[in-house]
Amino acid sequence: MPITEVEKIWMDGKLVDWKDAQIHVLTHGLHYGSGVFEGIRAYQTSGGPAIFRLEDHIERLFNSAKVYMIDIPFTKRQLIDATKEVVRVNKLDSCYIRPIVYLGYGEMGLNPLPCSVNVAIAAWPWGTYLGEEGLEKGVSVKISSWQRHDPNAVPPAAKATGMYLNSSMAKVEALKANYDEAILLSPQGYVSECTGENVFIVHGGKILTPPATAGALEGITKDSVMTIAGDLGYQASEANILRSDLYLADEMFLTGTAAEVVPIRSVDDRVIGEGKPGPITKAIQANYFGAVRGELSQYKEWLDFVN
Ligand code: PPE
Repeated sequence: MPITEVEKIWMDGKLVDWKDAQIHVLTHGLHYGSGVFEGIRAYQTSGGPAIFRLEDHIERLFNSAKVYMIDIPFTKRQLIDATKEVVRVNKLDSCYIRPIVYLGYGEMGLNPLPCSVNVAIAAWPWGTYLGEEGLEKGVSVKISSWQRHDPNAVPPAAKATGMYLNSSMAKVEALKANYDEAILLSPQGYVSECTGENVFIVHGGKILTPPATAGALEGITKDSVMTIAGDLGYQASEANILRSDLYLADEMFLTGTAAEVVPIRSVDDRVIGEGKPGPITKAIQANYFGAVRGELSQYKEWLDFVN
């Protein structure tokens, strides 16, 4: 999806012009995928733009960095304030925000420990990741021939840049075969997640999603959706899910900051339910959008107002 340029990007403590936010070609992160990042969204609310679960995203960024022994040279508070500043100075209301921590220029080789650590935060207006039609009518997915990482190969708890080669291959395979998205299985054969989203099924009124042990990222949208589902009176829990459980689900959807809450209408050409968004999916989707847009007072603590 194309990026819409705005004015400023925050780089290592300073706001720089968009076109000046450049790095050297020998940057470590470019060669070895040595970086961790976040995807965050801000939404327009009646109180002005609000960033959804900002503290939780920054917390996860620091956790990702810890896994890779990357020392972020800023405090959580500094990055929270910087994220708000980026949205504010670019006069954005709803936008996507991309903080990235990466190993910088000056050292080459696989030992990351002597490398400099750089931090950047960019934001731009970005439509929903899988398209408006997908959001409304649902998307088609394919089980990928690519497997999700083994936790002892690439830890799924850390949102690291390098791990996305796996997602990209699964995405390309799905698109080339005319599906919208892919679902990857864990090395043990359980359902893990989509290329950049967590996955949920609804079966007999119960809502299930794979655990981190199946290679799923600890999604913040996933966590929000589980809370919302509980508040709506549904039982939502983590469980190992088989490929055939997907085929036989009554409803299915995926969740992610970029994608938001998107119904799934088919898996490997098996139609899910009636092939259109089911009632539980629709209720959760509506409440998620209500929450991020500040329309539901019970979720106000998830919002960080920019002004
Ligand atoms: N799994 C993966 C692999 C993943 O990348 C994401 C977010 C999620 C689950 C959902 O996590 P959360 O956003 O906290 O609910 N993917 C981000 C990057 C997407 C991209 O294509 O880049 C995102 O949604 O911002």
